[in-house]
Amino acid sequence: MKLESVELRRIAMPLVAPFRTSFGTETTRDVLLVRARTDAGEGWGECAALAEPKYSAEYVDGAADVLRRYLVPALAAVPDLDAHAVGRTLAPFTGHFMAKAAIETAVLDAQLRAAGQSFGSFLGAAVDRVPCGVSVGIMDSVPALLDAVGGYLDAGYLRIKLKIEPGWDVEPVRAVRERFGDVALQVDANTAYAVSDARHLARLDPFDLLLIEQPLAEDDVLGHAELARTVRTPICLDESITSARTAAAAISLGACSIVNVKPARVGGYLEARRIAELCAAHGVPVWCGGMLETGLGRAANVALAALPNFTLPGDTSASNRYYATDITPPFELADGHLAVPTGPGLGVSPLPEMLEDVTTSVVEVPLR
Ligand code: OSB
Ligand code: MG
Repeated sequence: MKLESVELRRIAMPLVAPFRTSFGTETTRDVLLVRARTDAGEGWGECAALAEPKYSAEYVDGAADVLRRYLVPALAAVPDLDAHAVGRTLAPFTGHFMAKAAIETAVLDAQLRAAGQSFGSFLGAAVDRVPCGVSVGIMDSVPALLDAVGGYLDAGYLRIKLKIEPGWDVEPVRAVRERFGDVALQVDANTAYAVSDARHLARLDPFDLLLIEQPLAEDDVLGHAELARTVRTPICLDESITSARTAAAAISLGACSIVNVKPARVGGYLEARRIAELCAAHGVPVWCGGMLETGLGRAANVALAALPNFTLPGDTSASNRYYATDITPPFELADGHLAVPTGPGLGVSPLPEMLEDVTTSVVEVPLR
């Protein structure tokens, strides 16, 4: 394939409710969509970068900038482009995983649409639907949290993840356990703790959580290994895992026994699949993380979550958990599951009218 032009489109997607984490509150997702036009047809990728560089170093304006200045021009020079060539071509540019993931996904979508193959089939999906969890933000009060969790359980979600931070951890976990019994429950700290909090975090042990996600800083792999020796709850890493190499190191050091595979964070679906395979070889279960994606990003995440080692429910919630109106036909929960799309490529496309309604800017990247 040859890249003919790339469109960088920004859309504003109001969330159905504010989503609060230890690093900030999202109310409207400012999403960058990448549309790759090739001589074999077009493809879409969604960039997961948030507005501010607080979850990780990436942010949406930075992702758009690096794509326009460096990544897209490098790819435009490749005569026989496919998804595997994207990572190779972009390897000289350090970091910028979410920007790289977005363009690699767009190229893969174009390639698979042209070949008539779905993401699920290409990646190696083993099932036609995936069990879904939901990530529940920090709330103003425990009663408000119990209302929210009750609503998600009524909707059929099979696992609840609570965002935690110092001052909002043991009490909300205890309250959810007391009200909802032995529901599958886990927590995500988004790096809000220090290794000196080990004894405090061990107070979560009696609640039989599936895991605690990323309690310590992104670069504190040894700290997580030390914590794993103090706390009985399994440690799962999110932010720290940026590649198959960092996953191998974290596992070997005993820093985690479960991995959140988030394609955006590792540069795309090819690296995400490598991580899942590496984890399988080490007996480490994985699950598919999310970044409040629209239906475009969700389609690819659901395909990935259908791979064999994804044995825990992912943060692959239905469209209406995030957005009143999605830019694709909505993903709907059925019996706690989402169906893996079967059409060519992502299997979903933006609805043109809806897309226009939410678009805030469109930039064509000039290709020489
Ligand atoms: O840490 O997993 C995270 C959302 C934005 C940034 C980071 C995270 C999250 C979530 C929500 O937990 C996952 C989702 O439902 O998409
Ligand atoms: Mg996380």
